[in-house]
Amino acid sequence: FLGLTALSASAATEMPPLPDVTGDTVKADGDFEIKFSIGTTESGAQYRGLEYFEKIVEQRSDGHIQVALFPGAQLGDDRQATSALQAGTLEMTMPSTSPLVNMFPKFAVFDLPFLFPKPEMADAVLDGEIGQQMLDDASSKGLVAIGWGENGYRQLTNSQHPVEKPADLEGLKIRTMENELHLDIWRTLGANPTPMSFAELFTALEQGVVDGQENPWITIESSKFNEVQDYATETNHVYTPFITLVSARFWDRLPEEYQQLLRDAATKMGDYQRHVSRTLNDQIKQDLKDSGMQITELTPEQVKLFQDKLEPVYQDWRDEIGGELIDDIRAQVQQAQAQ
Ligand code: TF8
Repeated sequence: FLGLTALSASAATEMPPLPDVTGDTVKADGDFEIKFSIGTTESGAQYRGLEYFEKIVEQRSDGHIQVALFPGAQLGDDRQATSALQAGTLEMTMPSTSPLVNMFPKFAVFDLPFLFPKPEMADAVLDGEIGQQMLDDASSKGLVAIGWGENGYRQLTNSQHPVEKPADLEGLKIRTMENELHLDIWRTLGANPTPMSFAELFTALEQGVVDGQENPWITIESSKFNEVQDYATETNHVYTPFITLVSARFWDRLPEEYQQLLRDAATKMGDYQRHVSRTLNDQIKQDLKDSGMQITELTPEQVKLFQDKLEPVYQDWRDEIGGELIDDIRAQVQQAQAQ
């Protein structure tokens, strides 16, 4: 028993230390409590970001704002948590943008395949004018959007066989996020996709309801998908952002000084959480290999087969998303690439 415990402890991910809190104490009236729910588990990079957010907010409010963290979708999946914010029964959450496209159609731009060749290009867009405009747009419908984080580059896993080219996907049942563009991607590649909430995914994989799924390495490990998926392919096919949301009902009760504190803390959390995610990505890919997962790394020529096959998706979604927005982002990416 002791041996087993030691073994699982040594396999646990080594998180970078939480940074110190900087900035003055913020004084305002009232005491507040924030329940902050996320879909990923306690061992993920997202949760580490939330711990930093908690530390900043509690220290700088001198304890007048208390933050309680609820990882692992225990208070609901991305859509349920977002609805709870609108209802005012939950104060904060940090979903992927993809399941919220039904509320905010422009978020679908981030679901376009191979949009950001490098994470820094996603940063430039999210931290720039386009990202700010999207936060403003999402600050409606009972929500206040106060920052971006990183879910990251998505990788394919499955229980059946190695996938090296689109033809290998034939007949594979792939769980996607609840998002039409993602369904389109996997249909176009020749797979058999099914949308499903993240909270149901482990059981669906375990019971063979679906053969595969796609998520960043850190989520594959922190949700233990490698225990039920033998094969992975480093596809990097989509970069998914996280968006930090606050219930408008809660927000409107907060003094302005505390609203500003939450905005600052959300920005710092976003930067730190991206740093953690990027620092751990390669390490975790290696851990997954060591744990026995067979990981296929694609050559640039192999990646191109996926990219070429997915090019029609850009045309299919152009009108829906807005051609100008797509062109703007592609121009920014090209500019960044040239530098
Ligand atoms: C998914 C997403 C999720 C996140 C998180 C659970 O596959 O990538 O991992 O949105 O909230 O559903």
